[in-house]
Amino acid sequence: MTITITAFENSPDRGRGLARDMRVRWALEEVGLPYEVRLVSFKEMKQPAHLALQPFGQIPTYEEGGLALFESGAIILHIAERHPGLLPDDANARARAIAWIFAAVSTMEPVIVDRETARFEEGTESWYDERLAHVERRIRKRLGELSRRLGDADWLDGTFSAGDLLMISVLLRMEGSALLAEYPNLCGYIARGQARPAYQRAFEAQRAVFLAVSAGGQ
Ligand SMILES: N[C@@H](CCC(=O)N[C@@H](CS)C(=O)NCC(=O)O)C(=O)O
Repeated sequence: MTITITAFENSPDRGRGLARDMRVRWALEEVGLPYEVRLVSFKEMKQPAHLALQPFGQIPTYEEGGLALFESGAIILHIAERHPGLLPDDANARARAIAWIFAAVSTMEPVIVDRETARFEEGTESWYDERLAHVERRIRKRLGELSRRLGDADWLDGTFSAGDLLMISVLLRMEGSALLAEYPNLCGYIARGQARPAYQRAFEAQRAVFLAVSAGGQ
């Protein structure tokens, strides 16, 4: 059955792999599933056809036969539960890997995204620097906790799992920041994720969209 995901027609991250279709592409590459991509403009994302798939007018979405899904965490869990390679066989280890999926999207991602939201939406406000200090304090707390748990392990709980895929995808939003550089083991963790062939295939596929748009002069 054909899998179709949606992605930005013209991603604001300019092909850096930060849009959330990237994590879905990565999961599909890890389990070896072919997929098609439907590119959507910002305008199309807010129109009824797309809102029927994604009630908040966002990407990514996932369609497979009669199933339509939204929320990148739910999409990756769906893929991981149905195809070998992203969740351990042992029931307890599997449950723990799923806990890391939730930790990535519900504990780590909100504080990290808050920094981007502050910069884009409040960056010119007189109180921005003070707000940023609070945001970064909350991020540092979470990065510190994650860093302590990871320690010198390669992955969060034994072998690479969908939990690592989501966590690394979330941490990548801070790639190159001084804040992330305070945690060398997290930087190494991200680099291990990026070194995976499946990550690289996914990265190149989403970057090809940006390159095509650039070549078209848009
Ligand atoms: N929690 C959602 C977040 C989706 C999301 O924020 N998507 C962004 C792109 S990475 C988007 O579509 N932004 C445009 C908008 O919100 O209008 C998920 O993980 O799928």
